[in-house]
Amino acid sequence: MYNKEDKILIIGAGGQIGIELAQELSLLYGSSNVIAADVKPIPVLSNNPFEKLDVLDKDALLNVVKKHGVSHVYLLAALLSATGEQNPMFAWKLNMEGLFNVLELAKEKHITKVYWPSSIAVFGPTTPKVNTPQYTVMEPSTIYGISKQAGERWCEWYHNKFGVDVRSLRYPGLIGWKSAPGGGTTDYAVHIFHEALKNKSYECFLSENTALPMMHMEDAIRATIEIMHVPAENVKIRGSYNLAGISFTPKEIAEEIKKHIPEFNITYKPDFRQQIADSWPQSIDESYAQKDWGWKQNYNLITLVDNMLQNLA
Ligand code: AKB
Repeated sequence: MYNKEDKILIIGAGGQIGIELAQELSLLYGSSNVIAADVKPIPVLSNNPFEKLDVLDKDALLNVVKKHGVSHVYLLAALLSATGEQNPMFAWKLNMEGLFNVLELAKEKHITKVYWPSSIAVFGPTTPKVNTPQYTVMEPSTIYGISKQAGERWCEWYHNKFGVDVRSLRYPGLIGWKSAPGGGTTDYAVHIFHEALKNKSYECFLSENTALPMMHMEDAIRATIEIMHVPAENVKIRGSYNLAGISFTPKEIAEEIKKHIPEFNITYKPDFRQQIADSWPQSIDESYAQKDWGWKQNYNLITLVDNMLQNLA
């Protein structure tokens, strides 16, 4: 299943997902076969070969692919929902042109497999909010969401037209203790743990009853590696698969943290990210992922909170 001949390139390896993904893939393929690329060095990945790379530079990307004989690319460089709204033109450019550059490499047969993450941000205010289906109304209202929705269509198009083996998951908000999130609307669910341990209090930028789907990073990394390694015929959706994760509100996660830290106090001061959160689903139906490639998550809210506090403490 893990062919040691494969060479992996992770673009955006210094981000929240990239660091953990690089560490896991290094265990499977060996560090020297997992190349970490980003616009600046990544000290925690010092065992992996590093390439300073801007994914918008197609020639530089091709040079890195040829230099290392790369077979699989995980493209993680992107601007997320909150920073995307502050810099819409650059978000569109980075999120779309980066994807085109990688899909073109696959079309031209320089690489054999592509992973590209999508997000619950593909859904919008007109999408059914509870148990959101795989196929439903999608009218995203953020630039990030629009770029992810368009990206899904492009992935499917490259697969149908040119046979590009591209695979994708719609991540919920991701919660891990090894790396920091940056620029997302779901970031509160990581910050809350750091603040609870350090200051015993947290001011949340979403309101107390804002339910959103979230997932432990371990589950997300496992899902990513699983979908990249199932036989191609099992990957029936070449846009992107729904993943459910765990749905909870800031109030519910705070209550769970209080079971470990009774003095913990949460206050609420919603900002512009509230409107983004209000446009997203509260819970997700992941039955296609379960059926097509056997996906099953491990964590629930209780085990997630326990795991985060233990590791961060
Ligand atoms: C964000 O909040 O923008 C991301 C996402 C849900 O894709 N974490």
